[in-house]
Amino acid sequence: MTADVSDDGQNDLIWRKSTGELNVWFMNGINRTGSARFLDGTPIPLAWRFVSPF
Ligand SMILES: [Ca+2]
Repeated sequence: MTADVSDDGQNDLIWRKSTGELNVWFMNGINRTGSARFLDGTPIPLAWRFVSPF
């Protein structure tokens, strides 16, 4: 999924592993400018769903 996590007007890519861990790639167009893990890589229960974009 995509969302503008960094609020810079460019959509970022959010990855979720089957374990529930989330990572985000900060994107500038098609270029990855950085990455980060949510909650230091702590798995989020798979039952969780985004209910609104950032
Ligand atoms: Ca962004």
